[in-house]
Amino acid sequence: MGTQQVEPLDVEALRADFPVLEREVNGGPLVYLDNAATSQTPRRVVESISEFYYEYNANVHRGIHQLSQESSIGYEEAHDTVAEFIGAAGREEIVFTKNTTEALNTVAYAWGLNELEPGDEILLTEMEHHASLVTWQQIAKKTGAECKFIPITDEGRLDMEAAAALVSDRTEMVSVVHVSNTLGVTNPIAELADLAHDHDALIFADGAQSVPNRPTDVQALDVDFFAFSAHKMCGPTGIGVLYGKQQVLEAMEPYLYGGDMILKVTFEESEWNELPWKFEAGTPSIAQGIAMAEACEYLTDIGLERIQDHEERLAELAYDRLTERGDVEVYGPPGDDRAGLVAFNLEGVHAHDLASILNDYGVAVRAGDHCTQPLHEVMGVGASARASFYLYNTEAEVDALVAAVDEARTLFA
Ligand code: 7TS
Repeated sequence: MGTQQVEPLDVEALRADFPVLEREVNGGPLVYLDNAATSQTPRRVVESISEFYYEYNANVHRGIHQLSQESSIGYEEAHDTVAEFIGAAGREEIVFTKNTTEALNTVAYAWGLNELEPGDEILLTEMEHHASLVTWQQIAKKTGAECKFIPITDEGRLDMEAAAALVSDRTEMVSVVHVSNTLGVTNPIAELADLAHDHDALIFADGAQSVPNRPTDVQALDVDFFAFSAHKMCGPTGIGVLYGKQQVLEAMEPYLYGGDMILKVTFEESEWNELPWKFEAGTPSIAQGIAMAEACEYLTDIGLERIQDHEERLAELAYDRLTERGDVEVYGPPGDDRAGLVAFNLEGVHAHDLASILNDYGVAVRAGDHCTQPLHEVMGVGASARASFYLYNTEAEVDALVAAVDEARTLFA
């Protein structure tokens, strides 16, 4: 982490791929540090969308005609590209969803509702995003299963001793965030997968904050399910991925019914289509799926190791600079051991006020609970400000963040 010997990114050249970065906000250059919420979209990905609509827009799977064949091939091959991007065995394991949230809900409804019963346990972490926490909480209520939470240490890491004590033969599902969108910590997914599998439980890792900024190998992680969203990795909104091991997806009932997900239908019965189409009912987000694959190729061409190295260096720099004066609290592990985001509070200033002042200087950060309300309760605060970095951010932008925080400090002194 941050120590790999990789060739640094040519950030200035990369910035030219993102027209929005030329924008001004409040009279100054935009400093976009809200990448954990959504990333910006490079020209090449936007162009793949216009190319679809201008040249071969048609529904998939159904048509004999030329355009439908082209769009079907584009959409199906997008699954192959994504499979390769995350180290899956093949397109059978790649279900396109709307986003990470829908991927989690798909498994919660399709698997959870059918498999869970009173006495069963779902093991989560205190740092789950609401997409996972609320979903499993509600499925637990419907099935009589119980959610348990692996606590965090004082430093903001997952307490692995507690994890080992909490997992038991009652555990049916371990659903854990890979990189926390608030603490910036990377959880040991492969180790958690071993724990889960030792107890015949399944494991679902939420990769929304990890897939965009590091090489992913779902087979090395040995997860049964994995999810992420295209809009956090240079892709469009409206498309994401549910990865599932083939044998696990084969055993799972579909969650949405309708066209395309069937092979044969009579008035009485229906037979499901093969994977992954069994889980993609109705007309899918075709252009978005194709554009997501383009985003995967864009990131691969740049090099995921280089992106990871760049992001982690910016986060470490931000951590060091923000904490210099002793009145900023940063949540999560130390600077040299975190993913590319920094959630923090400036003493005496509400996170919303801070974000608003930063916006006056064109600095875009998020303020609030980042969809981790229970975690913020554990952290002892209602809200935090969060700067999150991506491949196109510069050290000068970290300086701009720190300068704007200095202004806020002066204003509220
Ligand atoms: N899981 C994690 C870890 C996330 O950070 C997010 C989004 C989601 C799931 C949900 O992703 P979606 O695409 O389905 O919405 N996180 C954030 C964030 O930190 N600020 O805005 C969205």
